[in-house]
Amino acid sequence: MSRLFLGLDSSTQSLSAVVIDYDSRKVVYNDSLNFDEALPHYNTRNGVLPNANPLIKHSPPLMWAEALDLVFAHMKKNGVALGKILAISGSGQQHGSVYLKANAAEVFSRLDPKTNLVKNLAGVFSRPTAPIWMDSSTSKECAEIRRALGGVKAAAELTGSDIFERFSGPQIRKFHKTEPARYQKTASIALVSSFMASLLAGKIAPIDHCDGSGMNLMDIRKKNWDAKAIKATAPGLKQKLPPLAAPWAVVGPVSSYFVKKYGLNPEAQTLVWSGDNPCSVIGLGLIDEHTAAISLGTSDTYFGSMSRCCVDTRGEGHVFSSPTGDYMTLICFKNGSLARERVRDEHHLDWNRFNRAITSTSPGNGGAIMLPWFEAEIVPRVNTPGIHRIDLDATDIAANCRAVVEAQMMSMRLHSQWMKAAPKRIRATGGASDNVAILQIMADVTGCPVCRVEVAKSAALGAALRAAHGWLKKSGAAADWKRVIAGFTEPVSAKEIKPNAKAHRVYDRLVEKYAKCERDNLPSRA
Ligand code: XUL
Repeated sequence: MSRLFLGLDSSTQSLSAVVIDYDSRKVVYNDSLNFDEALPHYNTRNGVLPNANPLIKHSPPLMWAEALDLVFAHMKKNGVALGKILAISGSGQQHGSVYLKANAAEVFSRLDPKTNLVKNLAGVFSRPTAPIWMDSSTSKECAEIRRALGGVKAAAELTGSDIFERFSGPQIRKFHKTEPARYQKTASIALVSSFMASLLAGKIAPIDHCDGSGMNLMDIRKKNWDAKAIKATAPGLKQKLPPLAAPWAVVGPVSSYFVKKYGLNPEAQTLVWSGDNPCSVIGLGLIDEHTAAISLGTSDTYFGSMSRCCVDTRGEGHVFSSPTGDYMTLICFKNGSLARERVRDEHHLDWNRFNRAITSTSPGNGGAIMLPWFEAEIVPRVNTPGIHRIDLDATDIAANCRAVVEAQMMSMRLHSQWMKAAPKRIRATGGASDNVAILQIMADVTGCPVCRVEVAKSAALGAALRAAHGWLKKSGAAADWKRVIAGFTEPVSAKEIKPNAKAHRVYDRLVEKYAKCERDNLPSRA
């Protein structure tokens, strides 16, 4: 048997496709199309339209549709057995919103395969561009919605997150305030994920609970649109939102457009799409609350799962619904590699010497603490950058190398405590995850064994696995997540970095001092 499933990932800069053979547990196709390179006529830079206002970040939804045609054409040309694909799901950059006129449902249902998606979609958008997650132009609207909902804690309790500029609700409010005529003409608002699913299924697709959690409009516990949040956002919004659906819901068979044009099986099912972070959670194998992932990129991100919903009432971390039906969190620390590289460069080191410096010092650094806020920090919220050194000599190279990494790991430990779901193991991903010295500190601070997993294409892979899971569930077959992901999300090497018990005890004490240093130096106390 060779059951094939397709996962697509419509991200900020590219559209990727991953086909898995579920029975041989192999990725059999993997392709990516870069928007700037493949579709230069949209004039995007890294997938985003240039704007004189640096806070405004929009992208053209038509570009995403054209990319969908191109990716299917590539698959056909490359001999992918498209007729054998049983189900398709996808991942979309979270928060981005697409605005459709009343004719959209009709247009989606009659996509003409003799022409292309761009021509088919002429006249369906009530707003030609889509604000995406990088947009931060809605601070005023955030304050208005937050106030209407009763403050940070109330907003987080209700929607899973404080009100954030990039979230869809504040973006919709800004659209309604600044372009009321176009808002009036909008019959349906989609997310990037549900827009792409709508094209594939030939009808307006629901928004899944996971991506719906990134809108500040969904009750995170009841998983329905919340009347109070809708009222605080924009008039007449309820009628413009598609229904919400479970992350394994079937939208319907794939549209005849894709059957006729690319040879898909008319019985292939379109599964609801989800956000890129929820899909990555599956692609990284995080299916229970015992495993967390830490991505060490420009920024560091902590992903965790929770079986019960618990929100961060300080409004720093996000809670989303997870594709397993549980909950997941995303906590973003801006000063990740950015800070590590600044310390390395300040002392004219390469990574080898940086690591040797770390290993020449002891866990706990003799009580020396750094608050490495080279850039304004998201968690904890610090608007004015600044490096603070407590009991740390700025000229001591080795101590500074250890201090920046210890601070990052202690900050993650501290700022994920609200989840009340301490992990038992950690999967490390991202550029710096091949650095053993950093991973050892991660293991010692958290007290968890750490192993490395590949992050590349984790969202597209997660989408393909979600397609398999949804299809199995619909067919009445066993759709146990452990079995679904087996063989696809294993660590790069079986070698685990184990925590050192003595070092862990040192950090149990040091984290208290670190927390006090943070409190003493946070801007509100300064
Ligand atoms: C998450 C977020 C980003 C986008 C990127 O809240 O804004 O991770 O999903 O694609």
